[in-house]
Amino acid sequence: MLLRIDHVGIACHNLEEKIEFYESTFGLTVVSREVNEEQGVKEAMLHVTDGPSGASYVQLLEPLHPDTAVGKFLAKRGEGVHHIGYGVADVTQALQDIAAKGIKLIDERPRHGSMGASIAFLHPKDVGGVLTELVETARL
Ligand code: V0V
Ligand code: CO
Repeated sequence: MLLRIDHVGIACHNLEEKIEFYESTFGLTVVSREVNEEQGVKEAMLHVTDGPSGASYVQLLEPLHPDTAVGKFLAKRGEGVHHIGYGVADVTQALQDIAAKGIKLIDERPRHGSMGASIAFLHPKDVGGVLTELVETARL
């Protein structure tokens, strides 16, 4: 069901500073910057590699307000890995299959993600403490 690691989501206080760090330390390149009001984030995707089933990225996330998913995470845990995003072929189907196994979904249906993707989150409490995102890449 999982095709690849699409992205690792990293929570930070200052997006511009962290972009600078990832560019200068690892030579990564920003391929997208977006504000996602629904998710409460300002985010950037930095391209890591292209594989047979699609690309992988680092996603840097800065909260738009303290009372958001990433804002609360930063206050509780500080900067660090926030979620893992896995590529799937069909996010609606994947949600249905995973829900049938009794795993708690955060999103019953897909939402708008970075670069036109359809995304959905699974609850970390049912995934061994890992906030898990499913990503269906936008078709060109
Ligand atoms: C919270 N918890 C986490 C966590 N955030 N555990 C692992 N990883 C995380 N990132 C734990 C937290 O320690 C608590 O555990 C418990 O969950 C409840 O946390 P809370 O602080 O009370 O917060 P809630 O319940 O209000 O919200 C937590 C959830 C929320 C995970 C439900 O953050 C959420 O809905 N996230 C999905 C949306 C999201 O994260 N969007 C931002 C990325 P204890 O203390 O009870 O043990 S947007 C994105 O990735 C995009 C757009 C994209 O990729 O395209
Ligand atoms: Co993400």
